[in-house]
Amino acid sequence: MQKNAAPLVRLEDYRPTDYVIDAVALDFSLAPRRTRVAASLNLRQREAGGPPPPLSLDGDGLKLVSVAIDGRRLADTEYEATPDRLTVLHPPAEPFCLETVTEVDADANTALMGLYRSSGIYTTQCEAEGFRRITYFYDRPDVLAVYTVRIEASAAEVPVLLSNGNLTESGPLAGTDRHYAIWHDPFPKPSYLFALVAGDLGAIHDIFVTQSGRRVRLAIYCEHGKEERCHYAMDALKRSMRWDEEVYGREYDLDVFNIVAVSDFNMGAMENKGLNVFNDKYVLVDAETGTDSDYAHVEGVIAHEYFHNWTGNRITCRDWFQLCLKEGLTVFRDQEFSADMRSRPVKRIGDVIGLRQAQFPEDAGPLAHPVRPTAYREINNFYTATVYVKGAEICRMLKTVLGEEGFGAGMDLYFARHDGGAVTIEDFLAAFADATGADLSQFALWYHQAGTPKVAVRHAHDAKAGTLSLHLKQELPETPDGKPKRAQLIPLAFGLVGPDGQDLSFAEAKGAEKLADQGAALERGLILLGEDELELTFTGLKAGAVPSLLRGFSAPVRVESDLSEEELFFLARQDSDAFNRWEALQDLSRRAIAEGYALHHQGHEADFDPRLAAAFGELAENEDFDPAFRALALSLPSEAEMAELIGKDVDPDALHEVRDALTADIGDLAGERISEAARRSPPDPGYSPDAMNAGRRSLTHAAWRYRVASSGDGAFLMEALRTAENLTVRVAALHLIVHHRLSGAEEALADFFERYRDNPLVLDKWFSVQATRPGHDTLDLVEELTRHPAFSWKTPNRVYALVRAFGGANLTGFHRPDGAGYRFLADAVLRLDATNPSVASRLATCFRSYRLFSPRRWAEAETALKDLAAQPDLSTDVSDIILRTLA
Ligand code: B3K
Ligand code: ZN
Repeated sequence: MQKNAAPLVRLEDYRPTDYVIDAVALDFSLAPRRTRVAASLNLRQREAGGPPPPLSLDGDGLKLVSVAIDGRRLADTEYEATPDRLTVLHPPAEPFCLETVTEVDADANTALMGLYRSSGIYTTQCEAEGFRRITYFYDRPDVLAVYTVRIEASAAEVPVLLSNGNLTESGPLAGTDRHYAIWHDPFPKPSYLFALVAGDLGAIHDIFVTQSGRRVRLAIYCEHGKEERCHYAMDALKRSMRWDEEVYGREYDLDVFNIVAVSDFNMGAMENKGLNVFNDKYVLVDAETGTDSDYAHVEGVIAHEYFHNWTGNRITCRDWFQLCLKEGLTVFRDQEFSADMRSRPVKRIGDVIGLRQAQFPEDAGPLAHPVRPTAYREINNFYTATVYVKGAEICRMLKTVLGEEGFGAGMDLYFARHDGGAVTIEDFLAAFADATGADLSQFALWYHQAGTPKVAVRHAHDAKAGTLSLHLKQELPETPDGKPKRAQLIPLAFGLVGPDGQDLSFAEAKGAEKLADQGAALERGLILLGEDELELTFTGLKAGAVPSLLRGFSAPVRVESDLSEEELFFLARQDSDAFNRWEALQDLSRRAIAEGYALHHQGHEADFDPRLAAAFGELAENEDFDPAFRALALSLPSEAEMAELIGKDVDPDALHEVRDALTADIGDLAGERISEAARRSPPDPGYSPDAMNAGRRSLTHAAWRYRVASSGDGAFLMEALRTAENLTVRVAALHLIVHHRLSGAEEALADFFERYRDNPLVLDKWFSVQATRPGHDTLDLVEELTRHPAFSWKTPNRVYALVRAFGGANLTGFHRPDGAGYRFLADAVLRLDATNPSVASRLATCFRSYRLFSPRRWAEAETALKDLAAQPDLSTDVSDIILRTLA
């Protein structure tokens, strides 16, 4: 561990810079080991008049060649330079131009932050603090400047030269084998949005005509030979551009929009102005090399990065504490885009599954933090599920609370008021408050209080009197910040479901008077729970009613209701809200697994209620729902979700066994019905990745799961693998064959490897399928795979596919009782930390839920973490995660 942990950066310490940078000119002379970066910054004092304070700029590992002001080289006594900071001691009082030259070794940059070169392609990644690895700068989001970038390089080796904005000039450099390009971005932007890409790249091109008739040239660049796999991404881009015009009135603003797909990238993608850089995993797809869910991800991530052009780039963050300002809002926008492109309920269920898988555990463990944090040691560690997806849920709730119109008015005002600005969450909320007159002060607590609220529901029904009473109580968990919590404003969409499935109207809701907005909200099918407790009595009900609460998952909370199993079965059959039909079945399944687990603990076998299997069978057959929805309704809650629900002393082996037993039970009792339902909805011949066909395939694969769990016979899967015509089917079959350890698994894996040995993205799936195979011995397999010739510690996608898949999605393997899984992961973190701290710290978050498990495992995990913490020279990224995990 570093002797002194990195200092805490606090929101309350925010203050603007002493100087403003109006314009930046960068001149890159690219060469593999020595790229020369000449930077000219037009600076002026923010508060003109006073004595000019020293100018202090950020650096990170920089090699300074020279520094000058207004063309005059500075003497050694006039500045102080370290690799991490440049201080000009006595800057001029009048506006001036600071010229620095630095030298960067792109080849040695294994951290993939700043300027790096991989597979011969020069790429940059500057968010959050990578620009300071290129040149000295105010590397913070509130310093917005206009950039002009000149790039020169060998014409033969680096034919494509790209940066932000519009191309203004390019050509050969007379008398040399080099050429150059000049890019100008007229929109002032923070340094984290700077990008440069250069190399020998292939491309596809297209045109988009904006709503006002401007022609925008679109291009997607990739490695040569992969161009044909970029067409779906191009289509998704054009649909995103149109959608943002139609839904938010946002038009694209430059003459070109470029996307580049690169194979070594730490995260998903990056929204650099006019030059989005992508992990190629989120660009390249075709029938042979992408699954249905890959297509959906490509569509979502392309849209996400494009939407940042307005929510992130045109309006950016004042400081990194405001990260959710751009991320939460942009995730919300991409979720809505995908919902419009595909099935809305299916998208919503998928997003809620994701939230429960990624965000709830984070919010319940030692790494919990508010959506708008107030302190950090390493900002890279705050690109979290909480900031992204809980942040998106807040935007969704804002829309639910204010209504479509109010939300639209707020967004319009936000764009009008803050275009070109670097703003805060308070500014964001003020736009909605001002546009609608709503008081959002209590709502704002969603940004400031960590932890997932719990809503306990008790209900009482009096059929004779025609009344239904609801008692709602919110509980806010304790979180690592230890702060006392205030009641949040929880919007609960609801309906009172009558015997025929229609929502009943009611005469009055007693108890609603307490909150000013409650009456109007109730009319919109919304209960605003803003107190610790609320008692509502609905009167005038013409028939018996079952309350359906949190429809559409209207708030990111856990509901603990006293609904009986009969009532849940009723909702699963009758609720008009598709989300809650799914949720009722999930609830029943959660209860079944929890009870089975408790019995297992007492040495008994689980004994499942056959009505559950019958309900699964019935839903599978219900052709009122599209196949994708039915497939989701047939998926059981994950082991991780169950571990969290059980909450302590979890034995992952027992949990796995019980969940498997339930799958087999449903397979025994309803497997035939499910298979028959799937047979009645076959995908169209050939391959089309559209939502309907993808849904049909997922229904088939759900049927496979039950069939194999019930019969143990996998011959049909081997057959499916042999005859598969697309990757989706092939991966689904391989997954079941490997996870059920069916005979032929070895050959199936070997065949798959041979078929795809030259396609890294598909090979990643080959690694993941093995890494997630349940069982203690999978650790041995994973260790062996780290020595496989196709494995590389240098490729983030490969490391995620194997090591993170194991640590994050293999409960029985990673949490092996002897602690060997923990030690393996800790070793991987240490090994990676030396080359790529961002990837290392992401791996380290696999430990975040260790306290859920049995004491023996808990102790083993702590030992592994403490041993890791004791290592010298850990990066801030990793030491920050470990310190907080152990705290
Ligand atoms: N803004 C980037 C993420 C940058 C991560 C830096 N560690 C991608 C996105 O959210 O769109
Ligand atoms: Zn984003």
